[in-house]
Amino acid sequence: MDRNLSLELVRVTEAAALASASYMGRGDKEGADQAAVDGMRKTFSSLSIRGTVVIGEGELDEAPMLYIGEKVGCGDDEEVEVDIAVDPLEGTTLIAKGLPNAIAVVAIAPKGCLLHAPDMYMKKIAVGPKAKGVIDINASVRENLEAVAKALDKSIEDITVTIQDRPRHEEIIKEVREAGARIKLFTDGDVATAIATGFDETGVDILMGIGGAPEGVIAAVALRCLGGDMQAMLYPMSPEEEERCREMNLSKEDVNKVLFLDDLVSSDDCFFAATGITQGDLLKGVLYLGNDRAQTHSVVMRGETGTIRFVEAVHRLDKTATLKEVIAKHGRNRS
Ligand code: VTB
Repeated sequence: MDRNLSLELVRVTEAAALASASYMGRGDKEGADQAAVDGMRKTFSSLSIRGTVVIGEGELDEAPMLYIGEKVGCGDDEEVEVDIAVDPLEGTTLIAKGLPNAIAVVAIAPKGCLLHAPDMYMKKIAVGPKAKGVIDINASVRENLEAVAKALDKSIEDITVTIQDRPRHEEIIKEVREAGARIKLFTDGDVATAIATGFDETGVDILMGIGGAPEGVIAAVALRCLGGDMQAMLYPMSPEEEERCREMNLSKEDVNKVLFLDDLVSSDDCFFAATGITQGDLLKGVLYLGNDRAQTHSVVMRGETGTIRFVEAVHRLDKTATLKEVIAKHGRNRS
């Protein structure tokens, strides 16, 4: 893509974050998600791209907006066609409870370059740039920790593994403990934690475990931009999910094979943007400054150049034309 879309893309995640942030702590996951979707969709419509949502809010019959297959953007025939993966509110439980690390995320790649991941689980292992090329999803936990420790020039005891706090991860947690590494459990949101492995200041070196497959593809775009690494395997849990894979033209071999970063996102010509909604390890949450102003904190990345930008913005909620309507619908004064 000739154009650097990242700075345009960040407006999309900012809008989702601003629209949904007032739901923090309200215990209303659906309302918050709808607000994020409304904000994102509204801003997409002013973006000059020819996009198709390949990872979105669900199939057409389950999602009226940002559904898989929906065309977004106002680009004309001259624009290149792009595939879009969205998660307007990654971590609905986090925002509902006011917990850290809820983010709005978007990833873009040329048409055909993002894995069309079915909505099921995926086994994942992700690391930042220094440990690129040393992970192996089929190796043992200890072997991976030894390899990552060596690549980072640390001892295993100094490695921190981030794992979603779920019973399905009991075995991994046990193995990490036996190997002697540190663990940071998180309740939800493995896109944010996968990205965190790419930034030293977050204090996490490796993500391991089973989370959502769509989230895996989105995280892969960020890791590709960051120069990090990821391996994954689809993890169907029922005959229905296996059938779903077949419907999506994923053969039994595809389901059992290791998906490398290149299988998840097959082009360097990709973009990623995320905006913090609740305060997080990498991104600050939306801050209300009073006087109809709110501040957002985002990260935007471009695969081709590897540039990573942090964008802090102050928004005039009374003036932001595209958002005014959405904020009024979902705003703090709604009755
Ligand atoms: C995963 C993870 C997400 O929800 O999909 C998780 O990828 C669902 O896991 O980031 P459970 O079924 O165990 O709740 C998130 O954490 C948030 O959407």
